[in-house]
Amino acid sequence: MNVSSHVLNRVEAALLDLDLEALRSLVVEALATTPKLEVFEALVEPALERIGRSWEDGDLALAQVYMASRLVERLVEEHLVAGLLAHRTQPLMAMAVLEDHHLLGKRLVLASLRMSGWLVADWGVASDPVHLAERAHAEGLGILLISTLMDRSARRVAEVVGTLKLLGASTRVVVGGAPFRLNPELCREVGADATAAEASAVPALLERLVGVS
Ligand code: B12
Repeated sequence: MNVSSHVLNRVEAALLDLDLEALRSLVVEALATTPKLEVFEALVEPALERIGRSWEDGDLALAQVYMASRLVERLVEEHLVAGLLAHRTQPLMAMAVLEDHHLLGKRLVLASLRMSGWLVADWGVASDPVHLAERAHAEGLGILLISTLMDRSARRVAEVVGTLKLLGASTRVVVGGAPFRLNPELCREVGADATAAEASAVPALLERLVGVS
């Protein structure tokens, strides 16, 4: 999707003005020519990240980032909460955010997977990496997806992987979120099996991982 800076500016302004109607019409306009997930990845996410950068630069308050992200959540609910498709045989899967409360990435990844027919349980926020691993083992998960946005939480994935090993679990761990996007080595460093930079890339990644053609 080719996004002009003019459109991006309008999305950013709508987010900052908390103008849900303006935001809705910009998204609906983009949806006329572009697939849903792409509209979120190429238009809404970059606008939110720009707002995040203004906060980092001290030009906006955290409350503004928070309110803008609430609006994005509304849009995700309106457009990306798709019905489940029947899928072929697949391992048991669940997804959680580890420790932090940046939930948008998880929502987008779950929406992308559901749209491609994967059944993935939503385990919300897991505050303890050891408990998360124990639950994954107890429930016989084949794949555990973990989203983290803070460096500290990303590093704690190593505790999930370590505990799974101690338990002798065969659960594979797929990780994602900004720390993994920014540092391509981090996935290997924490002992995870795979990562992807965008929600739209996750279905293909899972297909490779479970050998579905
Ligand atoms: C929005 C936002 C918030 C919102 C979150 C609202 C919500 N409901 O999610 C609010 C305002 C609450 C917030 C709070 C805080 N935030 Co904040 N936040 C952001 C911001 C601006 C954007 C994040 C976002 O939602 N992006 C859009 C989503 C869709 O992108 P994404 O999560 O990366 O997901 C995509 C991919 O990564 C991938 N993906 C994601 N998960 C997964 C998982 C798997 C398995 C796979 C394969 C792929 C995948 O797919 C997604 C879609 O393509 C970032 C800046 C940034 N550039 O990331 C800072 C940022 C993440 N926040 C930061 C900080 C510090 C905080 C606070 C500590 C601030 C404070 N002083 O209180 C708190 C912490 C709250 C907590 N305990 O978690 C820092 C983290 C720094 C660090 N290095 O650890 C950042 C990087 C800003 C910065 N540079 O300082 N934040």
